[in-house]
Amino acid sequence: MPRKKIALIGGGQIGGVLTQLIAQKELADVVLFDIVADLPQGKTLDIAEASRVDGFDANISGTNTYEDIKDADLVIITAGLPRKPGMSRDDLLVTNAKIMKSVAEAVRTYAPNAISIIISNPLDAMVTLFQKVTGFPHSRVIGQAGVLDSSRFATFIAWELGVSVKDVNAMVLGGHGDTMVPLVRYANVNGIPVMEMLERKYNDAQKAKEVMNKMVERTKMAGGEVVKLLKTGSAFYSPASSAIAMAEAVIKDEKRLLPVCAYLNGEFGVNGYYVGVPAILGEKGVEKVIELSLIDEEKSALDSSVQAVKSLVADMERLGL
Ligand code: TXD
Repeated sequence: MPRKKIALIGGGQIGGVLTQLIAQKELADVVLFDIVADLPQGKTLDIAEASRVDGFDANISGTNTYEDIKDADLVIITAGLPRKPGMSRDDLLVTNAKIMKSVAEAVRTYAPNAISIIISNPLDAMVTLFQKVTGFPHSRVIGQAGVLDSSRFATFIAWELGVSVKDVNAMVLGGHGDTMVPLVRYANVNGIPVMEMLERKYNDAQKAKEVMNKMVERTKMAGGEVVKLLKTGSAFYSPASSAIAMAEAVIKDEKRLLPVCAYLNGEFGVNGYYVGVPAILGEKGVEKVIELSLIDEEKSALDSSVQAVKSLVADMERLGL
């Protein structure tokens, strides 16, 4: 069977790590596209020259020509500016929408059958725009945010409880912004509710709640925390790893249940918007959105997050982007 082909649009920080991870996992051949001359060629040459040491067989090449992404099975898009300290994701809307439009036109022309995973911010708006411009079926256009936000939440829980992060299951729903919704009630350590473990640890229900609230707030602001420390851009290792989990689910048809930015057709009471929800990912992209029962408090938090997504999309339309 010929190897699958993944096209990466955007050869910056995340694009570089994506290339290295795909190669090391021998997930597919890679074409890395960027508008900056020589940059993707340089990065892919550097990574290819580690192939003997890492022991991977994969063709990886860099390009400034869209034609080279032809017939990619999967496209992962990171093109666009990252945040600088003091900026919100939404501040990137105008610049990144213009970039996303041109990317979408190229993907529509050269990789019309691909599954597309969008990473560029503001995420929910960029996914919406990419689908609109390409006209691809909604199930084939997916955004990456929830895998990362959930991993951040799980990491904080593991640190707090002193358990292996491998045993922590935690999920974050909603838009990829400050209104995202970490699901406390569903968070568990190999099936044991995190809240129960916190209550045992502190022997104090109120204190347990406070500790959890802090982790929830840190999760919501986790992207900004990294931006503040890096000063020159935003997180890139963890976003790349998160997109790879999604790419692997698609390439290997794994049917993984992951929180992703998916198009809703009435699920969770939302119609016609891309929002972060649990979904089954396989070779067809989003194969099913998984609904779950939410208590009033969770529902209203999700509703506020959906409102934030709607107003961002409305801004984009108002600006004619
Ligand atoms: O979880 C998530 N979804 C995210 C998203 C987590 C962290 C960062 N996230 C966003 O990803 C971030 O806010 C940015 O919008 C993207 C890419 O972040 P990255 O850190 O990789 O940004 P870089 O290093 O600036 O790389 C962007 C590249 C850069 O090399 C530009 O030359 C290129 O994009 N670029 C383009 N490529 C193709 N086509 C066009 N038009 C173009 N314009 C710029």
